[in-house]
Formats: sequence, structure tokens, C-alpha cells
Amino acid sequence: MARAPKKNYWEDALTIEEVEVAPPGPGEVRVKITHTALCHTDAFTLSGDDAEGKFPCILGHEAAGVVESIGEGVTHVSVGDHVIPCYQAECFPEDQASDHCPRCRGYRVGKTNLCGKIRPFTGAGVMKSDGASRFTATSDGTKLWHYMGTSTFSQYTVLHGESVAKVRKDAPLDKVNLLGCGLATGWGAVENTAAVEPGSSCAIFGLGTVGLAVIEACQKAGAKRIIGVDVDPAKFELAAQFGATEFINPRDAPDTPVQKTIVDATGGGVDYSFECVGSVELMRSALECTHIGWGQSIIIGVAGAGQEISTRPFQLVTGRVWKGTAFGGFKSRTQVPELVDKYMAGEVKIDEYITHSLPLSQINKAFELMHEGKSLRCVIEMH
Ligand code: NAD
Ligand code: DAO
Ligand code: ZN
Repeated sequence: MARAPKKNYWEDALTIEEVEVAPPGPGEVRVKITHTALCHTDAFTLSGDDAEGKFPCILGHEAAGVVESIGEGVTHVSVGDHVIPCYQAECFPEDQASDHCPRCRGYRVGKTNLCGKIRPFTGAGVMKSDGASRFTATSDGTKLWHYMGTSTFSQYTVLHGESVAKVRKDAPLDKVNLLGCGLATGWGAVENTAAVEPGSSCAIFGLGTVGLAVIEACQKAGAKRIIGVDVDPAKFELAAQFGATEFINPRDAPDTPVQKTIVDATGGGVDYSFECVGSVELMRSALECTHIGWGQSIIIGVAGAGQEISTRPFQLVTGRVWKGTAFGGFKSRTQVPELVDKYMAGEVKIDEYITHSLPLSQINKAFELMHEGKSLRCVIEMH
């Protein structure tokens, strides 16, 4: 449980407390979480930099589990089904047919994956059916806000049906939990948002889990040059294993903007760049290292509340494109099961991103490892 924000999020990050998890209301699903990983976004919210962060809450959004009970009207999953919670929800076909929210118009035709049906409620940390939380701290009766519509750092959680992707039962839950965020995001940024084509040159800023997933997908897309950029050279060897062809540590040339280094090294700039850190300065570098006329830069990293990006408008007037992506543009409930199939067919990596596995009792150790840059993904065994 995150009782309050912590600037030094890794110091005794969470309290482990008994929580009462109410039964699912109409349209809701109660899930026994078997495994959850930590993502940098959990740390970001805990640090207090997330404008939407509400406390006290239960964090966690990259997980897998088993349906324990369903609320009235739920038909797309049954008790015992294996599922992945999706922070980016996806409404049902009948909802879209009725134009239930202003986003349906673009959602139906594939212009966005940002379903709006339950977004106001997941943002507010409550459930849509009654505007209330399903979590109560046993010790003092405090109501706890839901987080990202998922709250997977709990042995049981209640989700909107729209946030529940049913997956095949032979898929290992201790692995496919990673499809709830980081890997789907990195792969989708390349396949859906940028649509990288064979022979391209790509620069990836930040070689954590998201950056490595971008590299994996760039290689799969047939990119010829894949340039990894990180201030931690310890990341380069692993990035090479994922498909990076060359590396830049901006600290090796502190007086030269990294975008100039990349433009010079590539004869004018890369075709695609991806910012996977959450730094507004790097977002500028990532845009400006792309080629005049056609370069595209994709923002994936989440910057702190109130921060702004800037560049000279000339950069855009001359044809560079600045884009962003949430959950890699994937529609969650329908496409996460397809990603599971790809993993089961050996087409994508997951195991290689899991550097640590710890019991729930050591979740704070996992925050420390993330802070120290020692882990990619640490999977928490919840029972
Ligand atoms: P991570 O902390 O594992 O990786 C970040 C990497 O960036 C590290 O290797 C670090 O050494 C490197 N780095 C830090 N400062 C740098 C700098 N100035 N220059 C170059 N490299 C630098 O994080 P992650 O889990 O891979 O997540 C990356 C970002 O993506 C986070 O901001 C996270 O919140 C965001 N994210 C976004 C989405 C989305 O849907 N858009 C989804 C998941 C995560
Ligand atoms: O639908 O209005 C909306 C916005 C949804 C929020 C998407 C957040 C994407 C970046 C954070 C993801 C990290 C897990
Ligand atoms: Zn995440």
C-alpha cells in the first residue's frame, strides 16, 4: 500500500498491510493476482511526480492472475479464467456501436487505442458502477484509491470488465504478466505508432525494459541501424543481445549535443527515434536527431507533472514528426491475447526481460533494485 507520496520512492517504498477487497459490482471482475512486475511508472507515481497520483492507494499495473468472481452482467470472462489486467481499457463492441463516448468515432476506425468509457473513473481511482473504491485497510478502515484501474500490488483486485483481457491457460502467468505494460508498449511503438520499415535507421534513448522492447521490435521490422543511447554503459551489452547495432553514451562527449553526434554518424539523421526515459531534454534530442523531411520521433517516456517539451518550430516545418504512444497503440482486451500467442509461438522474447523474481514480502527490495538500475523487470510472486 502507498500511504503517501515519497520523493525517495525506493526507501521503504510500500507498507504491507491487510486489506479487505469487496466483491465485484456490476460489470466488474475480482481477480486473484498471481504475479505482478514493477514498472517505472509505479515509481513515478509513488515519487509524487504524477499529476494524477492519489494517495493512499494500491499501486501496480503489470500483472496476471485468475478470475475469482464476476459481477452482474459480466459475460466475457468466467471464474477460473486466466487474465491480464489492462490499464488501458477497451470497451465492448456494443458500446462502440452506440457511440458511448466522444472517442468512439476514432476508436472504431483504428485512429486511437485510448478507449474513453471508464477513463474518468480509472483516473479518479474509483469504480464506475458506484464511484467508490473496493479496497479498505483492515487496520484503520481507510478507503484506498485504485491505481490506473488495475492496483495489482494486491493479492486480489477488482477491475472493470473493460480492463480484463482473457488469455490462454497454457501461457505461464509468471511471464506473460509483462505484457500488461512495458513490452507491449515498446513493441507497439515500433509496429503501430512508427510503423518502422525494413532498412530503416533507428535511435533508442533509454535502454531499460521499454527501450529494449523497442530494439527487439526494430530488429524484427528489419531496421538496418539500431543505435542505443544510454548514460549507463552497463546497458550496452544487453542491448546488443536484443539487436542494437551501435551505442552512444552522451557523457562520453559532454560538449556535443547527442543529436549532433547522431546526425553526423548517420548522414543527416535517423529515420525513427524513440524516447524511453521520460526526460523532456532527451525528447528534444530525440526529435532533433531525426532526418529532415521525414524523420519521426516517438515519445514513450512519461515526464513529470508540469514539464513541457520544446524545439524550434523549424524542426517540424521541415518535415520531422513528433508523436507519442500509450500502450504502444494496442487495443488491450483484444490484442493482449494475440501478444500472448506470439510469445507462445516463440516469436517474441519475455523471459529475457525478467532479471529478478521475489516474494510479495520483498516488494520494497524490488523498488530498490529498480532505482539502482540493477533490474529490468522484477516479478513479484503474490502468494
Ligand atoms: P527504466 O528506468 O528501466 O529505463 C530507463 C533507462 O533510461 C535506463 O537504462 C537509464 O539508464 C536510462 N537513462 C536515464 N537517464 C538517461 C539520459 N539522460 N540519457 C540516456 N539514458 C538515460 O524504465 P522503463 O521501465 O524502461 O520505462 C521507460 C519510460 O517509459 C518511463 O518513463 C516509463 O514511465 C515510461 N512508460 C511509458 C509507457 C507508455 O505507454 N507510454 C508505458 C510504460 C512505461
Ligand atoms: O485515455 O485519457 C487517456 C490517457 C490514458 C493514460 C495513458 C498513460 C500512458 C502513459 C503511462 C503508461 C505507463 C504505464
Ligand atoms: Zn508500466
